[in-house]
Amino acid sequence: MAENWWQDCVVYQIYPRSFQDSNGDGIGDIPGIIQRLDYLQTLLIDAIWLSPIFLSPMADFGYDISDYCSIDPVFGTMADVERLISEAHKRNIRVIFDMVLNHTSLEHPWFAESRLSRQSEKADFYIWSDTIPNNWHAAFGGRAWTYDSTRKQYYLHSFLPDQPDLNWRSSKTVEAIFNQLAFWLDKGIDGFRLDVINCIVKDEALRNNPKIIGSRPRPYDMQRHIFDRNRPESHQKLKMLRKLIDGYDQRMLVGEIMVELPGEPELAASYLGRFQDELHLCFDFSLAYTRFSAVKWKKVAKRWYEAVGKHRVPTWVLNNHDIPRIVSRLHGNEEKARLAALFLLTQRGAIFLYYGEELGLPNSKISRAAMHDPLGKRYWPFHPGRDPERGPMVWSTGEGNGFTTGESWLASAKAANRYSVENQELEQDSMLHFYRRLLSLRKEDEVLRNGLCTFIDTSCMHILAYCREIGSDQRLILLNMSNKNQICSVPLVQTSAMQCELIFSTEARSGRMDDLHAIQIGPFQGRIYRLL
Ligand code: TEU
Ligand code: CA
Repeated sequence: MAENWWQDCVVYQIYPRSFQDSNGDGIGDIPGIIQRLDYLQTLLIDAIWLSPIFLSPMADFGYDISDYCSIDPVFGTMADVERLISEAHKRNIRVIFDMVLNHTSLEHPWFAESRLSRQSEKADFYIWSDTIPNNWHAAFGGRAWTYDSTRKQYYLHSFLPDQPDLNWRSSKTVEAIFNQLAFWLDKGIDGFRLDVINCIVKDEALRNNPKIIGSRPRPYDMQRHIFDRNRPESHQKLKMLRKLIDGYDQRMLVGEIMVELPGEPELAASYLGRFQDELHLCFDFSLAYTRFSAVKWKKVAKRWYEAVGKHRVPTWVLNNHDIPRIVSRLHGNEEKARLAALFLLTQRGAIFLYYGEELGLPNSKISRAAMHDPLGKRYWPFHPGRDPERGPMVWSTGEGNGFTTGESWLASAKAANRYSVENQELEQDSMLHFYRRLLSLRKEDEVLRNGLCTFIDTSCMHILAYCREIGSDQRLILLNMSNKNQICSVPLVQTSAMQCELIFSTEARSGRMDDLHAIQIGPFQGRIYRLL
């Protein structure tokens, strides 16, 4: 068994608005999640991560918090959350909350007080300036500075004007933030997903960011974020935060590091700290932005493993509430999606799944007129918004798909019935059972969870091949990421084994023995072998 639960965990992300509605208002809620804990248990996951459920005016659907210590009534009550934690724990499922600490909502009482006057108790809880001090852009468009007519100054917001950035340079602010976290730690929460945690401290002199030159700039983000992100002081604050967490038993921090595309895994990994003294885990989204190809995925995975190193824990994720669903990125090709899942669940470290991924659920189609996401509203069609990847979970067939008895706040995926849990339970070879088989194999197999990963150059460039091992106990994974039959020979320098036993396959052919000199694999098929 692993020393710390997060080192080889599977975390299932829930977007609470879209998971299960319990009262017919068309919006998912906490009692709904409780109703589905038995289902979650059948997936053998170790934890659930809930996107924000705190009090919020929902300008950014909960990523604008107006009270960290109360629950938004649309999601339920504090009693519901306490019941969720205890019911989940009964089933050995840990609960992770999403904490947005870079900014609050405009409606947070801290901001109300801060904007009142320059002398107020919370005057420096946010970042204020008499004039617009620099060229910084907000990630969701426009300038990062907005005038406040009460205080007669500009305040900084890295996202919407509704999301003023907290001033982490003030020790009083940091103390207030830490108190919010302690509230939840005392309630028994198992960890936090920390939103854009590399953005918390800004350049003290508020220097200008350089413009993006050369490659075609994205209209909603046209500069290199040198001075409003990744300041050395953010690491210092994370070290303080880690000390707070370490005062409790087995609590985990996973950070979202906002990087410039296409990904900077080394930068993300730097937030893990060198001495287990910052985040326990952090995301690298490179895979989500890499074309489906054996050569490319191998390169990306190798780089991430190297950035993290053997003594820290890599995370693996295909999609989330900000990134189009994996099946949609693969243009609906379910075979490719299975291969992607096989890749994901045979990596070392912590795996993050996104609700509906286990069903092969694609994005919803959302028109400009139906769009809720502020990013999509502003930048459609250049940015299609994030509503499409936030569609309702499909539990059963028929009206509302078991998600709601009312009218869903957001449209379901096209032909949603065919993805329903209800149908997939009955189909032997469904995506759901495929995920379950993989998840259960991973749960049973220490080598798949914790074994070191070494990529292998086979005779075929279309086959992604790697070996996982703990001592002499080895697994060989072969993924044919092309649409053609491929034959390869696998040179295994580390082992004398030339025979292997098939323990998992996307094809129906387990239990076979194969000769490593000439393995034949069909288009988009993948296998796991035990080396003998
Ligand atoms: O996301 C950071 C973020 O802004 C990007 O992931 C963004 O969504 C992407 O670049 C758009 O293409 C976090 C949250 O995950 C996101 O939902 C919030 O909106 C955002 O922070 C602000 O809190
Ligand atoms: Ca509801």
